Amino acid sequence: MNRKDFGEDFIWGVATAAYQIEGAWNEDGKGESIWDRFTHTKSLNPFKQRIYQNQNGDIACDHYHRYKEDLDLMKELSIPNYRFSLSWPRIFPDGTLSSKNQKGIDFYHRLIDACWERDITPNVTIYHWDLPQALEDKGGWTNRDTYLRFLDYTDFVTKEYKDKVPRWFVLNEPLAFTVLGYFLGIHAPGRKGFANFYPAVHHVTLAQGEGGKIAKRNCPDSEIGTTFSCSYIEPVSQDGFLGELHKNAAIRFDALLNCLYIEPMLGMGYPIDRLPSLKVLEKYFQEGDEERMKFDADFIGIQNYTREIVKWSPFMPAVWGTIIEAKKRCEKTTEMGWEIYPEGIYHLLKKYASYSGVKKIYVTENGAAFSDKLVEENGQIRIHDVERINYIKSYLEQVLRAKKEGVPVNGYFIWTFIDNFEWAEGYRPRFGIVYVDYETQKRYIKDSGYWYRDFLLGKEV
Ligand code: GCO
Repeated sequence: MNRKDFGEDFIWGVATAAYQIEGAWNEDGKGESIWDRFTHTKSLNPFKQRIYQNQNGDIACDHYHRYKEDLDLMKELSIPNYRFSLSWPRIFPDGTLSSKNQKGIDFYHRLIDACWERDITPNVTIYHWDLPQALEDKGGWTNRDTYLRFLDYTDFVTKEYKDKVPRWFVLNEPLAFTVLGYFLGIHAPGRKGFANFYPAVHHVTLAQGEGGKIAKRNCPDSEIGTTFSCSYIEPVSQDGFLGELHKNAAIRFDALLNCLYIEPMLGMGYPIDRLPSLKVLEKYFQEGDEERMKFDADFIGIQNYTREIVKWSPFMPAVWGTIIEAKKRCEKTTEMGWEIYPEGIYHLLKKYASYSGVKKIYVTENGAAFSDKLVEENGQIRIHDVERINYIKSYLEQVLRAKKEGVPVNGYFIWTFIDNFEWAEGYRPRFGIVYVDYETQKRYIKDSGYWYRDFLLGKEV
């Protein structure tokens, strides 16, 4: 495989998120985010911690102080694009315009400028899950007002950094943060149940549509899009009477996991035809919301890691099905317990390209966590992460396959640059192409980092 196969204008990069790497959780006037609160609050269940080993992002990779060193490493690896997110409470500590924090605003100016100084293009995500806690105290995404505060914030940042950012991503994986944070309660803010989930979905959908329009109005020369998590879904079997039930359960899961947020953006409304329980969402509609949900994005970002196998179940309301854990059906999984299924990204690219209204697709996240072993060779620390290289390579081959078949896929970002705080899983899973020793904050380039560099420099890999 060769970089040239993907074409000259294909963009290559790495991705991170503010809470997962920055640290400096209360420095220079930053406000508290829902992730600060969630990680600082002990679980009521003594047998189940909220976060692996009660870890938190207080220090994380200390990127807030070490961003120059990190960008130097990125440059050393010839990575041309850096996708990172802005921390809303760093800029507006209580989430509203009146709380404006100049030091937070200046930090992102420095970060963006430092990218350009190294010929690295900044790609900015406006919201990667760290809602200001002050807004959560008023209901968070279940409160319609939060989406209006999000628009104020979006309007501000897209004006403030306008000329310096050629590519904006409105939201990161709305499905993930609404399901995990507002339905299952395993991510911040830890809310549970349908009564939280449905209003959150609708308000996030409004934020996505209106936020995208504001960003485009403020930055007409930048590309504006947003990202979606997606998993290729298949039924456990299609045979016999149960086969039909499994198949329908897979259709409902696909609607939920892969279609819920993109279809209203494209003007198709929520996928109620495939997942009838979503009809409840109409309860939260106000006059004009259909229009508000729409956004003519310049591109969509898809973020894919795995495939899910679904079976019918009478015990899980709304979707009437469950996911069969990969660990129970696969000999080998990643450290996250996810199946390695490269063909999945091919099918998903085909699926998203078939929506009329999708003009361009970037793979804005793909990568894998494996246990990394440090070895000393000739006085140097090396990490021979062959599994990660194989994973990335096999997924890239499928991206290329889709591209050759006419899918307008034009970019790829590895999740992630440096090992970091993996939400509820803490620091245990390591997704980086650069290893972080959290005791010393030393970084060590893994073999996958060198592999990516060689590929980016045009070597056959
Ligand atoms: C996500 C995030 C990342 C995760 C990654 C691995 O969307 O879930 O963008 O923050 O760390 O996906 O789980």
